[in-house]
Amino acid sequence: MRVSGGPICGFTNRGDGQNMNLGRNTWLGRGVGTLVALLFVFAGTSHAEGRGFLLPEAISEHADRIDHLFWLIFALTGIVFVGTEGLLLYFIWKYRAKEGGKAYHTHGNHKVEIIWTSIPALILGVLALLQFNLWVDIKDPERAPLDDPQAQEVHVLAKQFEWLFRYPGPDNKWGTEDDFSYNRLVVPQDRPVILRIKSLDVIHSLFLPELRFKQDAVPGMVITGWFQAYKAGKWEIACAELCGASHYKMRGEYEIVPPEEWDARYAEMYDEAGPIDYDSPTEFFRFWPVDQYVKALEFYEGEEEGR
Ligand SMILES: [Cu+2]
Repeated sequence: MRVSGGPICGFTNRGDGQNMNLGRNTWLGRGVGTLVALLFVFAGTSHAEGRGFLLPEAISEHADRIDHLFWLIFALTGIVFVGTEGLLLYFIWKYRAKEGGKAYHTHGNHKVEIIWTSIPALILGVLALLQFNLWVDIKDPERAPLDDPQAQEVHVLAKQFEWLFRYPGPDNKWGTEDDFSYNRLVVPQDRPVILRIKSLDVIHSLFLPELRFKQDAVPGMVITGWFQAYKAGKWEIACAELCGASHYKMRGEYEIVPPEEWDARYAEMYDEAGPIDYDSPTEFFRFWPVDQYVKALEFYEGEEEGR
């Protein structure tokens, strides 16, 4: 039997008119308030530093599409969060313990339960379809512009605790004498960039935040990833996989070069690095025996392709 104005459930009612949860609710309110305030401070500072709102700047079409999906999900979950938490707080206040209030036992309401299960299921279904299309466009190697003559391919080698980038050299062919390695990722703007990623030891993850590009580097596998940036500039590389005690040292730099400057820049990089000398390991391989060094640079022969 429902007593009008009484508590909907009697479990928090001590029966003496005192609300046991009052102290906790005040604490909860302060916690939520502080979190919201911090969020606004963070958003404000990130804006002032020239980054996007909450997210890093986006510099590729893939990044824009991922952000679009991110904000759509953020809006949907935000509306649901504010709505349900608001209702919760309202009910806590409305059905608070009152003098003479009696407990009310309920088995729930089937109609309401069907509604609040089917609407989220529908929304999740739509989101799953949207994200699947995007995922396939970005990750499926068959959609990567592998045969595009404009594409610049770079081999990415990860190890504890450095990145090495290998280029095919001025002749643009792999396995020839002018292949060179470079300790920064420098690639052209407005052209597809194809990365072939591999690790020499543990799992690392190449993370280029402004491109929303993140791909694990897995030992024994060569994984293909690609992007096309529409903006030139310099940004930071992070390793997004905790790969050991000096994981933080994997911070690197990547640069997107304007298309008209690319050829000159590429020649400059080659002059600076010089062709790979297979007889004397570079700094990068200082802890590696020479035969392993040569094997590591003879990249993709006999290794399993992954995605
Ligand atoms: Cu790492």
